[in-house]
Amino acid sequence: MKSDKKVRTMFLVPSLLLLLNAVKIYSETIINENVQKTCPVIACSPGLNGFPGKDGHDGVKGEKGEPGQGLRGLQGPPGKVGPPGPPGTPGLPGAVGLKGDSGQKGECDTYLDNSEIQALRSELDHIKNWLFFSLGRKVGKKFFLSSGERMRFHRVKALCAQFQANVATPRTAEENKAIKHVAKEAAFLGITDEENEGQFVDMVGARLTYENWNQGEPNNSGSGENCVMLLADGKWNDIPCSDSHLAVCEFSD
Ligand SMILES: [Ca+2]
Ligand SMILES: [Ca+2]
Repeated sequence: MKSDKKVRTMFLVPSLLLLLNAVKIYSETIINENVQKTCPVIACSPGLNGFPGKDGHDGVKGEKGEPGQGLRGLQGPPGKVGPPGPPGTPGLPGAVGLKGDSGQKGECDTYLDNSEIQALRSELDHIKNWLFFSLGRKVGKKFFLSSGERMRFHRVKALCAQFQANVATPRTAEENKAIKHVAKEAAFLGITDEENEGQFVDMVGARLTYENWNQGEPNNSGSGENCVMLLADGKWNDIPCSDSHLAVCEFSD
């Protein structure tokens, strides 16, 4: 009995092993079909499975996908202006600029053209002629005018200088006559010998080129006579400068 049992066991064990192996293969095949359908179906056979194949190459990179479907929010208002920053360091001085253009003409030139200026000069000449016709005398380019006042010689000089004029000094008989006409009485002339006694000169120190002394003059009478007056008849007499006589000035055109 023991030998029969031993014989059945010898045949039964390999059969069970084959059966278990077949069940295992079948189970793995079913699982593979469910997980990866691209895998080929492994026939259910009693053979052993081979080793898994190598990993395949990476596929081509896909295109960029479409943006998401969610709505984008609106842009908010700008924020408040921040506080001012600290002042920066001063910049370097710039280069010296080029010389500017010439300025415009003066205001008078802007409003008066040459014809208008000429008209004004002509009008001024008319006024001068009227003035000397009634009050003075004109000889050449010299005008003789009197203030009608009597004063000492040094005041006469100051008065004439105030009007950019000189004390009347006759250079010719015609000028001497004109001064006599303006004065109509004794008047100082612009002649002295204060610097050198007996040597009479004009107001700039020049020797005289015309003289019209009265007879016996100049005589430097009394304590001294260093100024000259024009007498009513047009003759000259040396007199003290401290006397008071009419002031007559001469103006240049
Ligand atoms: Ca004298
Ligand atoms: Ca005298």
